Amino acid sequence: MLGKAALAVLLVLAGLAAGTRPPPPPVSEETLEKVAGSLEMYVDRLPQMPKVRGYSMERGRATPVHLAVGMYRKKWVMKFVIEPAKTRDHSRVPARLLEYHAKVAEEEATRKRYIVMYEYDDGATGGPTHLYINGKRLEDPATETPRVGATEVWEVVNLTPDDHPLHLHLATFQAVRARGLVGLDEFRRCMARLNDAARCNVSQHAAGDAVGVPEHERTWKNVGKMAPGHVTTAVVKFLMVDTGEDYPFDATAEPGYVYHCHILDHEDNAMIRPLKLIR
Ligand SMILES: [Cu+2]
Repeated sequence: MLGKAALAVLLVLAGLAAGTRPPPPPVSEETLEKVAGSLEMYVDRLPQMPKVRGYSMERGRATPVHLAVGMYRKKWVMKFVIEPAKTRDHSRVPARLLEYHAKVAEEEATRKRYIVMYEYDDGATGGPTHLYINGKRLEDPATETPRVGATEVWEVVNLTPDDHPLHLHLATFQAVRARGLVGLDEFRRCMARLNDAARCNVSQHAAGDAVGVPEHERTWKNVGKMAPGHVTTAVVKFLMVDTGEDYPFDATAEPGYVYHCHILDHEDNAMIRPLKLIR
């Protein structure tokens, strides 16, 4: 996830004395789980980022590792060494932080959409070739066209073998539940043929055990982890959730927005779709 704007990894600020070797940062497995959607990282721009250090999480201990271009796996943590400021910082932490209305009501939703995550494999090697949302490319016309101010329910159906941290631009959402898909192979075959969750009886397949949404996910967010083989129900708001009011700008203006997997090489291969708001 390094190299583009989405650099939401754990930030460890360190005022390090020159020449001393830093001890491993005190980062626990529990802390890492709390930034779960951001934990999988892809390092692709190291020559431009000499101050980034990598740590591997083994049994709750962060051990320094050599970062290599193209490195990609779970449970890495990156440390940014922040050097003394060269300019004065006049920013202040506000006395009061924004109050979030964490309460979510599914019945406010005026529309339900199925957001289906597919992975495609090379027939010869079996290796993954690309990932599409709803079987469509980024270049295909927007199919998610919510009204400004709307509340919708998005049923995110993950047919791939991996977790995907789904990220919505502009909108804010809250996962309310996740259910395992039963008869997954049969459902996958039907979806590969029809690409239509309703016609493939998704509600009958989404009958597995309900998985509790972790506490840190039960608030308004713009990234949420979607488990493989599960249907995650998310309430999505296309308004300012802190005030309940409309956006203070024209959210219908071109070129519009996108939603995508927050893992950079998934997004680039092409787990990303346009999001176009209308009045
Ligand atoms: Cu992904």
